[in-house]
Amino acid sequence: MSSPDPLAPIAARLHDGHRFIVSSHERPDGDAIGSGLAMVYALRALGKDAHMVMADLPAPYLQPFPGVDGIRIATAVDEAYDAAIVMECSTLARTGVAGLDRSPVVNIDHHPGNTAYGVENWIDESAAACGEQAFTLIERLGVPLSPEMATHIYLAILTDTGSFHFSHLTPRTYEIAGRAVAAGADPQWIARTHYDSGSLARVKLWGAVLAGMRLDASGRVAMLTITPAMAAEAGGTYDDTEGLINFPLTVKDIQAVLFLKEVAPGDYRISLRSKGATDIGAIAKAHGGGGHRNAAGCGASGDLATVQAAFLALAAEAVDRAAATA
Ligand SMILES: [Mn+2]
Repeated sequence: MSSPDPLAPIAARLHDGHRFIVSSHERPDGDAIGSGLAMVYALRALGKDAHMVMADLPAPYLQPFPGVDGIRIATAVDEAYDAAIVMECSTLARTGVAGLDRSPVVNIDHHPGNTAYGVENWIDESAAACGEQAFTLIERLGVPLSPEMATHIYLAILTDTGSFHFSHLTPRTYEIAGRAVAAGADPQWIARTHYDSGSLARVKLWGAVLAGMRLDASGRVAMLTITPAMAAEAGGTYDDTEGLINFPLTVKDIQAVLFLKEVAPGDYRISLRSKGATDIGAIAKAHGGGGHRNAAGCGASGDLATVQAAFLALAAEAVDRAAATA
């Protein structure tokens, strides 16, 4: 865990250094981009040389955000910097970028199970988004919030909370979002750009996957399945199903959702989501995967109908257990 005031040594290191590299996880989401680029803009405001490196090109709905076109896409860095600031990664390997550890690594994250791989580690599991931590650090550095920093912090909070929907929402979350708006973040532009810039293929694919949704006998567990043929038919890719798993949870009675993705014939990646006390994390862990109570993932292989039936039964048991202890 972190020292009593993990920000002091981090702020000192950032003030003292001159050249910085910032990174975050593969297949970046709004929090990865938002927390990372907020730090890049803050370091530049201090007169430092700073840029972001990521293993993957950000999705189209993230590309209009300020500074995204300046992100270096690479799976390795050769140089050493005064620090490598890694946002949002429970392990250094999550970056997908080799060589960050040529530099002293500053590890800033809000995920449980962070391995404290940095020379400085600031892990705050109470933060609704890593962007909250970026805000706190920027404040600590004495950097006034620019519209670019504010936009990225708001993006991070909006997306990591599922549009102010999930747990970990605290008065601090709203205070930071409010400060970001006051500093020039435009909530409507950010939401429209992130959520309403999708493709027609995405809508068609959601339709096809939802049309094949199955429920358990109690109607409290939903199962979605996607195959490469379905993606091809809709003209999309598996990336177009980002967020789809949460949609069945909008049904009042549905407590858990399983999403089976065929990654090779007879091989499946399974994502699991649940509401409240229903613990689907235990199912994933029992099958070699990981995650926590309400969000997890694992793999499975075999005949599709057999895998579907087995996981549907496991999720129904998890819902029963949660109902029994409620
Ligand atoms: Mn996050």
